[in-house]
Amino acid sequence: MSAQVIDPNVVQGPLAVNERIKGQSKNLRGTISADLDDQITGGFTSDNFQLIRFHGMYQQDDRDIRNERAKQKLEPLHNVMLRARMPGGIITPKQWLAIDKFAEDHSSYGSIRLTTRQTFQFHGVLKPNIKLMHQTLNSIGIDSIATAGDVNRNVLCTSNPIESTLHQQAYQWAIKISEHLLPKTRAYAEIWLDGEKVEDTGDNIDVEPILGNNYLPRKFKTTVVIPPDNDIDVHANDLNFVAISDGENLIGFNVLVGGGLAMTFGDNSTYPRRADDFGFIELKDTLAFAEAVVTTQRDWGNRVNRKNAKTKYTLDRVGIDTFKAEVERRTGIAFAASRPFEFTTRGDRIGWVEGIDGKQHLTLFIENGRIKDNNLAPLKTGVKKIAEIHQGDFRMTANQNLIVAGVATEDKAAIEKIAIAHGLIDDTQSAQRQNSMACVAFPTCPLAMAEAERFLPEYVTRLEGLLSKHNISDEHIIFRVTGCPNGCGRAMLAEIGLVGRGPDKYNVYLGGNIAGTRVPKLYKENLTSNSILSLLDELIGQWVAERQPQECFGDFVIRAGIIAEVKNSARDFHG
Ligand code: SRM
Ligand code: SF4
Repeated sequence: MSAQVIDPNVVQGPLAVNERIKGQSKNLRGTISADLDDQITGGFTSDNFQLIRFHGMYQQDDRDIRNERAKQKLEPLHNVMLRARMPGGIITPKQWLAIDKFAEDHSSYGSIRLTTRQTFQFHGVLKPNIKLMHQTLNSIGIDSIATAGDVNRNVLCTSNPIESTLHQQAYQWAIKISEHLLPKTRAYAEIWLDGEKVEDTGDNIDVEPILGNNYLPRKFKTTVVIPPDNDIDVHANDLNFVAISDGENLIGFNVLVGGGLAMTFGDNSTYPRRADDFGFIELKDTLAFAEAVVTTQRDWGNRVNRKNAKTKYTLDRVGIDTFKAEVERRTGIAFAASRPFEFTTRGDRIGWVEGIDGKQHLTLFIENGRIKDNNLAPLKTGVKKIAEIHQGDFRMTANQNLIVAGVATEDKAAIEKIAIAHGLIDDTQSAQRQNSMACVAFPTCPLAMAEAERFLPEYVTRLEGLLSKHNISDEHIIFRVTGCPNGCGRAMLAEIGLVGRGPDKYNVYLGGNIAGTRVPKLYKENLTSNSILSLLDELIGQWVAERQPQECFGDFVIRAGIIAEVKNSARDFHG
C-alpha cells in the first residue's frame, strides 16, 4: 500500500463543521424543500440554515423586537433576506418595477436595499412568500444563485458608464466570469422554480468541475475594474481583473489576488489585507486564470479554521510566489509583467454626466443604499416613477448608489423633475455625506454589535459641523462605519473607519487613502460616538493647520506620525 502524500500547502486537522454540511448537502439541496413545507417554524432547521445561503438567502429576525417576543415565549420572527445576482449591477426599468412591487407587497420593511456589491437585497420575506420571490425574479431574468455561501459571489464591474465602449467590454467579462464560476448544481431550479427533480444517487448528485463538491473553503469575491476609478474597491476582493486598454478597447487585464477586509476582534491571525498584483494576462486567457485562481484557493484554502480560510490567508501562508506559480502551472501560461495603471478616485460622480456616446447618465445618491419612502423623501416612489418612463437602464454602484443610465437628451428634463420632486436629487447634500457609507447592521443583521446604517445620517451631520467649524465645508474625508469587524461597509479602506464593538461603542481606524489602496490602522478603541467626535475635531483641526497642498486626511495622519502606515497587513496591522 503506498503512503498517502500530504500536500504541504494544505492545512491538516479536523475539518470545520461547514465542510461536513457542504459535503453531505447533495449539492446544496439538503432538506430545504421539506423545511419549506414545515409550517410549525418560520425558520430553516439544522444544516438548511447554512445551505439556503448558497441560494442567496440568509435567515434573519428583527432584532428590535427579539426580546419582546422572547418575553412572550414566541420564537423570533424568522424571515429571510435575499440578495440578487447582478454582475456589474445593471438592471432594466422593467426588472426594477417588478422588484419594487415585490418589496412593496411581500417584504416586511417595504424597502429595496442597494448593497456595497452592486446588487439589491429584500429584507423580511416570510417563509410562505419565498418561492414566490424566486419565481418572480426568475420571470424577469434574475436569480440569486451564489450571492452568499462558500462560492464566487456577485462579480463587480466599474459602474462609470462614460467610457461606454470600454465599460461595455468590461461588463461582458464580468458576466462571463460570473457564469463560468457559478455552481453547476441544479438545486436552485429544482427547489425554487419547481424544476425537474434529479435522481438521488448518493451524496453528490451533480458534478462541480470548478468548485468541487465541498465548494470553496470560504466566500470568494471577484471584480472587473477600469482604472483610474476604483469605485468597486479592489482591495476588498479575492480576485480582480484590472482593465488594460489601448486607449479605446480592452486588450487584457492585470490580475490582483488576495484582498479582503474582515477581521475578528482579539484574534491577531485575522486582518484586512490588500490584493497583490500577479501580472498581466491576455483577454483570451481570462476565464482560464479566473478558474485557476479559484481552484488553487479551493485546494489550498484552510478548511480547518474558517477564520483563516479566505484567499488572503492562503497567500500569506503558502507565499505569494508559490500561489502564483501554481496558478501558472494550472493554466500553462505565465503572467506577463504588469502593465502600468493607477487608481485615483473611488466615489461615484453624483449628478448628471454626458457619456462619450452623447447619452446622459444621472447618478442618484442613495444614503446607505436604502430605497424606501421615508419621512424625509419618497425615494422608492421616485425611482419607480423614473422606471416607468426610462428607456435606458439602471446601474447599481458598489457605493450603494443608483445610476439612471443611457438617458436620451430629450428625456433628461422629465427624469430630473421626478428626481427632484422625490428627494433623489438634493443640491444641499455635502461631499462629506456623499463619501460616507455604512453597512446594514441593526435591526436585521444578526452579527451587528453597534448601529451603522441607522447611525450614519445623523453622525454625518455632526461631521459636517466639524468641517464647517474648520472652514472646509466643501471638502470631505472618506468616512465609513460598520456595525462589527466583518467590514461589509468597507471601513477598512476608509480614511476614517468606525468599527462597532457594542451599543454606541466603536473602534477608530485611521490612515486609508482616497484611492482605496491602503488599509487603515487602529487608533483608539471602544469609544462612544461623542468622544470620537471630540477626537475628530482635534485631528481635523490639526490637518487643516498643518497639511501640505492637496494632502488628504488619510495621508496627513500618516505623515504627521499620528498613525503608522500599514504596508504589509500580516506584519503591520496589529503590530
Ligand atoms: Fe457582508 C456577513 C451584509 C458586503 C464581509 N454581510 C454579512 C451578513 C450576511 C450577516 C450574516 O452573515 O448573517 C450581513 C447581512 C446584513 C443585512 O441584514 O443585510 C452582510 N455585506 C452585507 C452588505 C449588504 C452590506 C451593505 O451595507 O451593503 C453587503 C452585501 C454585498 C453583496 O451584495 O454581496 C456586504 N461583506 C461585504 C463586504 C464588502 C465587499 O465585499 O465589498 C465585506 C468585506 C470584504 C470581504 O469579504 O473581506 C463583507 N460579510 C462579511 C463577512 C466577513 C467575511 C470574512 O472574511 O470573515 C461576513 C461574516 C461571514 O461571512 O462570516 C459578512
Ligand atoms: Fe452585519 Fe457586521 Fe456586516 Fe455590518 S459589518 S452588515 S454588522 S456583518
